[in-house]
Amino acid sequence: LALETALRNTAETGEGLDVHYQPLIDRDSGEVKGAEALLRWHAPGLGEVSPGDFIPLAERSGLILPLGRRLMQLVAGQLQAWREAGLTPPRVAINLSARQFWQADLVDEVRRLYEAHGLPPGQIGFELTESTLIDQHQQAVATLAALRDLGCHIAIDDFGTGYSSLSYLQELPVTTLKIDRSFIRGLGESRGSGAILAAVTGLARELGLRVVAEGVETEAQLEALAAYHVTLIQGFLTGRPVPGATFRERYLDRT
Ligand code: G
Ligand code: G
Ligand code: MN
Ligand code: NA
Repeated sequence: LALETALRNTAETGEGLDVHYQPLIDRDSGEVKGAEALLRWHAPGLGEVSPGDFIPLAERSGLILPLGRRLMQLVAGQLQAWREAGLTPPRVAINLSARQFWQADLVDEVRRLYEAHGLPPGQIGFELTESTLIDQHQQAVATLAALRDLGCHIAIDDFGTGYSSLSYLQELPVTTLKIDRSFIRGLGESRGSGAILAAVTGLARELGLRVVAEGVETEAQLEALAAYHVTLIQGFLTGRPVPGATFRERYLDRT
């Protein structure tokens, strides 16, 4: 309960909220092709709270809505600041939970965000899970299409762990599949992971979708991914989530 009270406070004031950015790397060129924004919370008086603990609490309590709004503003402000400093930040993806995705004014809010911060089309994108998209198919398609019209990349996060039927996937205006890290971990260990990787990459090719491997931690996994022609890599091996200032030093200041 103390935690929920603290989180409510933070949702109101923004105090203790921070964003970390994890790079998405093209393994062939070494270039940064994007970043994922990840919420971090230093609860006043309580210390660092893991997202694994506070995100579920935020979901249950509904606080994910104001927190998510704050995150979007922090990310948009950061991108604007980098651009005004003459840097060229990559696309940044924001995780949206079901509650956030189904907010009636989501698209308007995103549109306003782009305008207020002078961001070019596509500068901010989103990650959603299969379970979020499985309900109310027509409405999901309409919302995704509206976000696509703003240039947003849309990734299906943790792909392979949900229940997407292939015909369903085909109708969704998404751009990217992020292969769940459980399949990456299993590479070279279990036959099943390789089979799933082959199926997902084949499917993505047919549908014209980008594939990102998430949770890549070892050179062996990176090597194994080459066999499936997966070139976009996100994981501790290629870069951990880091504060904005560190992200800038490491990935944006090199000219
Ligand atoms: O951040 P890791 O760094 O531990 O994140 C743990 C989980 O929290 C992941 O599933 C991630 O998608 C989720 N998460 C992180 N930031 C956000 C956020 O801003 N919004 C939502 N909905 N989920 C987030
Ligand atoms: O659910 P989602 O895919 O958005 O989760 C993002 C989470 O994955 C963040 O908590 C981030 O810290 C974590 N993450 C990123 N790369 C790796 C990795 O290589 N290994 C593990 N175990 N977690 C990772
Ligand atoms: Mn994600
Ligand atoms: Na994921």
